[in-house]
Amino acid sequence: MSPEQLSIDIKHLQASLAELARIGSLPSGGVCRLAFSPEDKAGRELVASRMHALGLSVHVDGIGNIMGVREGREAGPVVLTGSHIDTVATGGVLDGSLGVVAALEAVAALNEAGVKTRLPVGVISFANEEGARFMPDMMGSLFLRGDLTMEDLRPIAGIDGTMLGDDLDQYGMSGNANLSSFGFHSFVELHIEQGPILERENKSIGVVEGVQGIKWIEFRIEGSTAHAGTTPIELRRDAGYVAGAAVEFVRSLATEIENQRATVGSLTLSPNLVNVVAEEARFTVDLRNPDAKRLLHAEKKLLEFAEAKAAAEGVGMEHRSRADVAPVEFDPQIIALIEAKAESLGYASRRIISGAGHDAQIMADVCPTAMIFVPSRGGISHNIQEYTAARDIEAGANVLLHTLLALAQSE
Ligand code: HGY
Ligand code: MN
Ligand code: MN
Repeated sequence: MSPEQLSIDIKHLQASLAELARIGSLPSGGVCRLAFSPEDKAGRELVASRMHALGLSVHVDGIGNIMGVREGREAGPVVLTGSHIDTVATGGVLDGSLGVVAALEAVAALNEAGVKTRLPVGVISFANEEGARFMPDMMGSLFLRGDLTMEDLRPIAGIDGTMLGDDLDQYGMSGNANLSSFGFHSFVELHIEQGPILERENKSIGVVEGVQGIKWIEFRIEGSTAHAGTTPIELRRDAGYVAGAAVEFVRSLATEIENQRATVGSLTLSPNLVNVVAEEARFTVDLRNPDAKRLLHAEKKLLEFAEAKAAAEGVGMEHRSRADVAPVEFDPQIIALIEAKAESLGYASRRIISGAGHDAQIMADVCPTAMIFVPSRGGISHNIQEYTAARDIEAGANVLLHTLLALAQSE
């Protein structure tokens, strides 16, 4: 069989996805495999065992990124692919996992056909892409790129109060490989769109041109408890009221600034009692925009609003950045290659910008990088109803296989 005729074994891919989905599976469907949890550990062990079974040399770094490398005819820079297997608490079975499992199936197809590529091909499962339990997101790729060190990461407290370093040690997820020393020729990530565009336009393939920027800001408001019945409004220092006003303002940012997304996803009051004015409010704001200037403007307006509201209510207010990733544009040549492979394989495609953050957003500064999207039913993700039709999964995995082949054979 000529390399051009290679194709993915979709049945085996689906069986592998199902096997991974059983780890951390939720009773109502979906998956919870929070980073550095026992479920995450079990998922990594499954991925590493699959890498060994495919004859890859397996390397684990300090934060627990796992990379399997398939030798090429030459010992050159690695053509890398992969994604993440950690999930949010209400995760679907595809977010991240599809990119790792499809990458392993692409290697299986190369093995099956006895194809020896010129350059080595690598499969990576990045640690803690979601950042849902330990912020920031894209932690594994930020570590690989050198933005974060183990000294930065080990002391990070999770939303459940655990320390990242303790979990790493307890579950033995750390290795001592230096993945950057391999050198990377290129990085291509297959991922679900997690939005409605491809499905609406009946396209199987999204040729991703870039990713919007992300800012996560954590707020702590400090007021004082008071009796809900007896305390007149003018005597209150109500942290809950200020937090509520901020939630309203965050929505106005999304409606007033072009292409702006703004979300308050977590909000806790204390003492959180029906008849006590809240003395503390903690909440996070997730701001996204494809335009760096608009993103900065949104952040500035938010901080100005929060400061003024806190002053007017006489409460204390602290905030800190928990993630700050610039918008990126992917490599035009790899974008064109993905588009050409989709075309030659007969799949309808369109170019698209990613609304969700991805490790590829970080890798874009390490080597020429791009992404392949497949449609999400109803645009749903970070939700147990997440679903992509088998024909689209097969399309995405085949485009990935042939893109990798072209990159790894390229002179
Ligand atoms: O938050 C994101 O966009 C990604 O799912 N980590
Ligand atoms: Mn993801
Ligand atoms: Mn996600």
